This record gives sequence, C-alpha cells and structure tokens, in this order.
Amino acid sequence: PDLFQAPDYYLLDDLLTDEHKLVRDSARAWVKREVSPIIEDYAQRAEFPKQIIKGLGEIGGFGPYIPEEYGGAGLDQISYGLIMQEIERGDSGVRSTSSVQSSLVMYPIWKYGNEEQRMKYLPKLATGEMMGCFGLTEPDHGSNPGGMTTNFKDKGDHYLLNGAKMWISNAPFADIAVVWAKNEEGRIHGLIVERGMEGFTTPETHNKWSLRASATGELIFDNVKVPKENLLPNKSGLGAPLGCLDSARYGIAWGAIGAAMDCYDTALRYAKERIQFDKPIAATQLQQKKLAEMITEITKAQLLTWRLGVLRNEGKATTAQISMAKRNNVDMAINIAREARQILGGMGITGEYSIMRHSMNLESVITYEGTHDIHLLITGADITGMQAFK
Ligand code: TGC
Ligand code: FAD
Repeated sequence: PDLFQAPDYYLLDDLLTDEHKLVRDSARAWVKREVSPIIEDYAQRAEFPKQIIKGLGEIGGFGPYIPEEYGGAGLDQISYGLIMQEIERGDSGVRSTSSVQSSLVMYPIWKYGNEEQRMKYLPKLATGEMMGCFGLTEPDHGSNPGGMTTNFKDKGDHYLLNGAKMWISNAPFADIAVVWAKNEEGRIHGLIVERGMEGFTTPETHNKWSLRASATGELIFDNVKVPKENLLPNKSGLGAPLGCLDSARYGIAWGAIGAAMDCYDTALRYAKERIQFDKPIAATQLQQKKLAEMITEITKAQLLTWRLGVLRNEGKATTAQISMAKRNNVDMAINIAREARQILGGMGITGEYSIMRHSMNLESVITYEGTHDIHLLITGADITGMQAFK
C-alpha cells in the first residue's frame, strides 16, 4: 500500500516475468523510501544526494545488465528498463547518474576495454565505490560530436591529452572519466582519465533550472599525461561512443515513462480530491480529457518500449528504433508533466508536489543523449536512406 500506484492499463504485468516484477518492485520501494522524501530539498538546493549512491548500487542501478563476474547484476534488458523507470519516477537527475554510470562508463569498459581494465574498474563502479562520467560533448560540438577537437598525442610512454568537454553529468564528483578524443590521425578513441591526474579539472556548471539534483560540469584537459594502459583498445571511431548512447537512450525511453507515471498518478489523485463548484474537478470533461489522454499516451509508450526491450534481448534492436522510443517517450512525458501541472492549479508550481520538478528535468532529458530534432532526423535518415544532418 505504501508503493506508488503504477498505471498498467493494458495489463503489461502479464508480459513480465517474476524476476522482472521482483526487480521493479524492489527498485520502486527503494525510490519511495530513499529518494522521494529527500529529492525535492536537494533539487531546491541544487545538490546531488551522495548518500543514495550505495543504495542505487544495491538495487541494480549501476550496470544492471553487466555480467555478474564483473560485479554487475546480470539482468536482462527489460529489468534494466524497469529499474530506470522506477528511478526516474523519483527524479530524472538520479536516473541520469545511473544511466551515465551504467551505459556510458561501465558499458564502454565492458565492451571496448581489455580484461585488466574490466577487473580494475567494473566491480567498484557496480557498487558505487567508484563513480564515473562520460565526456563526449564539447562547447562547439554537441549534436555533431564527430567534429570534436579534444585530442591526444603519442609521447612514447604515455599519451598527452588536450581539450575540453562541456555539460558532463557527474563530472564534479566522478573518480574517473571515459573521454572521447582524436589521435594524431583524427581517429576517435576512448581514454580512462582519473581524478588527480595533473592538468585535469572538473569545474561545476551552476544556475541550472533543470536536473538540479544532478551535478553537471566541464572536463578540462591541459596537457594531461594519460598512461597508455588507459586507452580502451577494442573499438575506435564515432561508432564507439554512439554504441554507448544506444544503451543509455534505451534506458531513458523507460525512464521517461516513470516520470510521466508519477505526474499522471499525482494529477489523478489531486483531481479526485479537489472540489471546485461543489464537485471534484475530476468530474469535469476538460480535466477528464487531460487524464484520459495521459493514460493513453503512457500505455502506448509502455507497449513500444516493452517491445523494444524484447528486441534488445534478442540483439535485434536498431539505433533508429531506439531513437524513436527515446524521442516519443520524452516528448510524451514532457507534455504530460505540463498538463498535470495545470490540473493542480497553483499547487502545481510548488515543491509540495513533484510535477514541476519533473517538468523542468525533462527539458534536459529532451535535449541530452540526442535532441528531439536529432532523433527525428535519425528516423528520417533510416526510412529514406538520405541523411539530412549535413
Ligand atoms: P554517422 O556517419 O551516422 O556515423 C559515424 C559512424 O558511427 C557508426 N554508427 C554507429 N555505431 C554504433 N552504434 C550506433 N548507434 C551508431 N550510429 C552510427 C556509423 O556506422 C559510422 O561508422 P563508420 O565506420 O562508417 O565511420 O555519424 P554523423 O557524424 O553523421 O552523426 C550522426 C548523429 C548526428 C546521429 C550522431 O552524431 C548523434 O547521435 N548526435 C547526437 C549526439 C548525442 O547524442 N550526444 C550525447 C552526448 S552524451 C549525453 O548526452 C549524456 S546525458 C546522460 C545523462 O545524464 O543521463
Ligand atoms: P546543439 O547541437 O548546438 O543544438 C542546438 C539546437 O539545434 C537543437 O535544437 C538541435 O536539435 C538543433 N540542431 C542541431 N543540429 C541540427 C541539424 N543538423 N538539423 C536541425 N537542427 C539541428 N554530454 C556528454 O557528453 N556527457 C554527459 O554526461 C552529458 N550530460 C548532460 C547533462 C545535461 C543537464 C545537459 C543539458 C546536457 C548533457 N550533455 C552531456 C550534452 C548533451 O548531449 C548536448 O547538450 C546535446 O547533445 C545537444 O548539444 P548542444 O547542447 O550543443 O546543442
């Protein structure tokens, strides 16, 4: 009874295994207990609640699908998605921390790293004892990361790294950064840069109106000497970071459903209790239209995303299919947050309820990991065979 209500209009639970439901319910209970009571305060103060890191690791929030031999939870893609849904029901910024650690730090070390790198980093990242961040975006290269100018030179016994990354989630407190940079031939490679290396700094980005409970910063490399063993050897080219994004975007597609559910759930309860003109506002056609459209859109997104999860379990999901789900679901969630906010009237703008925080958070989610426009262009290129970016 103290769990969130979970809209399940098309009995999606019938499509889940007992393991899926167990994983989801424990994540849900943890978010309700550890995140929801404190998150508004941290968001207001623009601070990341570091005390939740250990718990995030325990519910499988760090590397849910990474094999257990490396400390991961060894779960399938649907369980991964359900964990993201439950975390983002609490806050998109907390889900960001989980996405970055799992799909943008652990995933590339697991997929593109050697056995030594896997054993050195993955078990500690899985528990949260070590935290990571992912540096792809630069001040002059956001949607077009292939144009990056961050670069490294081979100095015999080490690499010399120079450049800067911007808008990096977790940067201010991360112990390591997976950084994408070009070598002397202009080929993109991933390097593991560790806090404490001389010339490496991570200034925090202040005054955000969105994702306030997530720490964002820059990564600055001023002649940083990176040991040669820190280069990820098994994949290079833009496809390497884009492969990580496939995994993170899939998680965001599920996460956005969680934020939408929380807004819908809050608005439905409020509408049933709020009396104006001597009747609940839920009994008016205008508010019913809003609520009915919300549950319709949530249900469509759930089915789309569940199917995508099955395709990913079978190794068949394409980048363009993932783009469609990320774009659709974040757009769905941001619209629901806006409508739900209106149902609460003036109360909707306060921190007493989670809706305004979700609404502001989703402004980042619709921009990061590929903007709303870029995902449309990925679909456009896929169905026409013609790239419109360039
Ligand atoms: P394009 O020519 O299409 O591709 C370059 C090379 O990459 C290959 N490739 C992929 N490989 C693996 N997985 C994928 N998903 C791939 N997509 C493409 C492709 O085959 C090609 O290989 P090759 O061998 O022929 O060279 O590249 P493009 O330069 O035209 O760019 C395409 C575009 C615009 C779609 C891409 O650059 C893009 O997705 N831009 C958006 C950037 C973005 O999403 N940045 C996210 C930064 S990280 C972040 O926001 C984290 S927030 C996390 C949080 O807090 O939760
Ligand atoms: P731009 O690329 O400059 O885009 C500006 C506008 O132009 C957008 O509306 C875009 O859709 C549009 N546009 C761009 N190109 C085209 C085109 N060809 N055709 C039509 N329209 C176009 N990055 C990381 O690497 N790691 C992180 O951890 C990370 N975390 C983030 C956290 C937050 C809170 C935020 C806000 C961003 C984060 N990012 C991160 C960066 C994020 O991925 C970029 O902001 C995003 O990719 C967009 O890049 P940009 O901001 O430079 O916008």
